Amino acid sequence: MSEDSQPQHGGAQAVAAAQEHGVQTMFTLSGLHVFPLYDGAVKADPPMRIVDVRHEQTAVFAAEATARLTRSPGLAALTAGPGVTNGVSAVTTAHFNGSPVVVLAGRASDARWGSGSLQEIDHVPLLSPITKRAWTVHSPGEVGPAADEAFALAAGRHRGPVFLDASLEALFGAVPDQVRRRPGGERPPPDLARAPQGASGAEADPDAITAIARLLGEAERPVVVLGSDVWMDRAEAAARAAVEQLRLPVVANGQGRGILPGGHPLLVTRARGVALGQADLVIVAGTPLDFRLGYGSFGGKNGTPPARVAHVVDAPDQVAAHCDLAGAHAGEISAFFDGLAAAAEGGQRRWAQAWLPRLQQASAEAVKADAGLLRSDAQPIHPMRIYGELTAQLEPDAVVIGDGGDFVSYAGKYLEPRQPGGWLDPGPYGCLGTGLGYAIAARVARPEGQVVLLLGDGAAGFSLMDVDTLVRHQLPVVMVCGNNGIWGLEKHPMQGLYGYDVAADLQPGCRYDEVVGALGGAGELVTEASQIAPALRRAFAAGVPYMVNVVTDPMVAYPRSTTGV
Ligand SMILES: Cc1ncc(C[n+]2csc(CCOP(=O)(O)OP(=O)(O)O)c2C)c(N)n1
Ligand SMILES: [Mg+2]
Repeated sequence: MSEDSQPQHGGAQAVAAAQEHGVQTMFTLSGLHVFPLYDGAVKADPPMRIVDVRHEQTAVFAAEATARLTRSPGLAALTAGPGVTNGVSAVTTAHFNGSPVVVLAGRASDARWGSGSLQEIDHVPLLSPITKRAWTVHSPGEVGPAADEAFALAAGRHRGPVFLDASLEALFGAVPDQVRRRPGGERPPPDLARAPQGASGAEADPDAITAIARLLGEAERPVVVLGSDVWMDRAEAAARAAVEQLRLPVVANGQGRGILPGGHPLLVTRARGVALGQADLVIVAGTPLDFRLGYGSFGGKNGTPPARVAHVVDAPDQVAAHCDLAGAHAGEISAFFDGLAAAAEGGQRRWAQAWLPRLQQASAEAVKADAGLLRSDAQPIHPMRIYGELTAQLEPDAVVIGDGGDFVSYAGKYLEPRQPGGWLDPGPYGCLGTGLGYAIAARVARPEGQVVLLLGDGAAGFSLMDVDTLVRHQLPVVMVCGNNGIWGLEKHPMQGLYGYDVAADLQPGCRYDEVVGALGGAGELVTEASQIAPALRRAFAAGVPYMVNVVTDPMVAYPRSTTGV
């Protein structure tokens, strides 16, 4: 009997649909309810890679990082009940990051629904507020078309997670022959009534572009903010070309970092206080006007009036509604930048005379002021010394991941990616525990090249067990633990508020490196600044998951201007 003539279950159909959307890897943790998804992956041609992890949160974080690095949908398969609820923080992170992730889940039997079968819970009400859509299919024939729709919806602007669960009957049951998807064969007709509206997002809006070009024509001190969706919407080349043509100063945020490589003359992120505080026009592209950007309130510093703000996003529902905007563009982000460059061509660019050089000078001064701490010999080690040493060993195509509090804030400030797609932070949801999931996905997506995971010692506790996954799947990454023995980003603010702190201490000098060793990787403890560089060299050469566990000074607090609250 040929493979094709065997009865096929819903799980195989879901895998076939995922493969049609470019999915190559399924991240999961085992559970009977999703066995047909595994069976479908194993028997698919080509088979789909299954990476099995130690916590469902890691599976969804890995799917999310896959989406953010490859810019095609990531897939997590979660078993019914606790498998799904364990994934909720990671789905929420994908929601806030606009990451195209599909969670396919199992679900208790329809026949027994209401009788109290194992792990019986209706997932949909839990997942609805944090997904573009969450729904259930109850028959085998529905699984393939619904999965197809889930991937299309996740990948359409504005991207985001989609949840689909299938009852035992739907996932295990035989699919009627007329609705089966066959590799390379005819696809069943799409369910047009349910097709995502405007999956590709709004087209460019010439009037909105002209209006923003006019604002630019009137500006003396403009700044462009490049955020994650510039990268996710594949607009990095258009954005770079436009700002270079117009000589616009740029502040980068999230995955917008690296679009202008570190050291680029227009990149003034290090002078963001002056740039955003004294601008008269801020064009914010591809990121919400949230706490990371002062809720969209710019200018007003040093006697300047409040700045005008233009918000450039990929879909109409992303335009900020909580602040006054002088302009907005919703649609393909590259079309916006192409249009802006054309519309502003030949303008005066008054900012290039005084404003841009001022920001460049402020950036250069900030870099100079840091030089000492990046080389600090202080004992205990100052966390900035780690970044001084790491920067010197990073290749341009490295992927650097941050999971932690203060330790990662330093990284965000002092590690300037040299390419886009090389930086992953948790984004505005600020969820600790992304680390191992993101690192697993980064190594799967980029089999060659450096993958570096920066872990606060507190953050490490959420996902360190998944070093086991790195080991079992032979995924070497370099982990650097900034081990200050405290929940630093909480301890210092609590001290500031109350004059004391509680629930903010961890074990000083805890041997997280030995945990990595016990799980089959390797690592070492570093207590002298001079030993950081050789330890990092050993880590990059190790060929196994390796942790450089650096004991840092708990008295050092990241100098932040806001806690985001
Ligand atoms: C899941 C989750 N729980 C709690 C927090 C609150 N939180 C934010 S930063 C932080 C401290 C992180 O400590 P660590 O990883 O050791 O980094 P450090 O600040 O010490 O450098 C905490 C507890 C959070 N963001 N996410
Ligand atoms: Mg800490």
